[in-house]
Amino acid sequence: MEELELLKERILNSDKRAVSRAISIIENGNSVSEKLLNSLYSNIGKAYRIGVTGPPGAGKSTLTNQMTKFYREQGLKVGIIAVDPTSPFTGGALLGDRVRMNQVSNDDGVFIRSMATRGSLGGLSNKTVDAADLLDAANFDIIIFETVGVGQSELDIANAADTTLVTLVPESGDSVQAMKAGLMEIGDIFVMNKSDRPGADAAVMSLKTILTMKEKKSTDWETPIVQTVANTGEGIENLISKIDEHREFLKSQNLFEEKRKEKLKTRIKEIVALLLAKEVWNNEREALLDNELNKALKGEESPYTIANKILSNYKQLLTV
Ligand SMILES: Nc1nc2c(ncn2[C@@H]2O[C@H](COP(=O)(O)OP(=O)(O)OP(=O)(O)O)[C@@H](O)[C@H]2O)c(=O)[nH]1
Ligand SMILES: [Mg+2]
Repeated sequence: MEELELLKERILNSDKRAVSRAISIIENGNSVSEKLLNSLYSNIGKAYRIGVTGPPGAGKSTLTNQMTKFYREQGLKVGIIAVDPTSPFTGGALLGDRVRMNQVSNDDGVFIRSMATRGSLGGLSNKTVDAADLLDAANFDIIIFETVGVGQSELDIANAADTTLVTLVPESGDSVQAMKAGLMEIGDIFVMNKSDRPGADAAVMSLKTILTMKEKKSTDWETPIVQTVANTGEGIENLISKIDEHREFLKSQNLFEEKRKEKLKTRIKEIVALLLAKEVWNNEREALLDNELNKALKGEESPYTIANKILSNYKQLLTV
């Protein structure tokens, strides 16, 4: 317990090594992590959270690196959480990220952490948000989540971020594909990166057309498209000012609190589901499930029937 107190103090003093240790504790997901998060919770809520998503190789890390440099010049501290939904054993991609980010990674005001989340109970959202909360408590001003948009992960990121950037590139059809994949719904700002490549203007035009089809009210946020060349830094200043505008917009419309409240609600429901699942899945009910599986396989019982049996078994325990 004392050790936990000490860790907490170090986190509140922006000690990067303490933050790193605490994130490892969170990744292990035991009761210590819950205690730590509870004790820090009154110190969070100050950091601005930015999600960066988009197709593989769109330049998300390069962009994050440039944004980080920009924020550092303003004296702001930046925490980066690279969420890897694909593999817990990624070598190449994350290594690449480190190389591209090493301009900023030796800086005391920058914290970078990769979190691989495949197979973790409850998906990635919960633990990455926990990690972001830690960074928030450690006085990081800006938190950037980077994740490749390949399914569920970008939705989780959008739920964790105040402003979500969808990064696209001019290559044919990319943007249209991405739109189909549901990225359109979550983008507060679209970034046409690699705008040094041929076809960038046309890609922006077609993206504009797609965005105008999005249903919206006159008071809604006008989703901008920002052109960047992330590896040279071109357009980054403009991108940062769009992020500022979005932040101001949320504040002026009283949406900021409302959005955070909505996200908190989703998060608490996720935690309840997680805690419940943990309670339900003891050895006895795992065995019950294994027993019943053959019946489902033969078509004798539906998955719902079996699920209800398992729940009844759990509820029985509650009433005695
Ligand atoms: N020509 C050009 N190349 C770029 C630009 N931005 C990034 N790149 C290059 O594109 C490649 C991929 O960039 P990353 O930043 O790793 O892309 P990413 O989206 O983080 O990639 P994953 O995390 O693997 O999905 C690198 O070789 C970058 O140098 C750009 O604006 N123009
Ligand atoms: Mg990357």
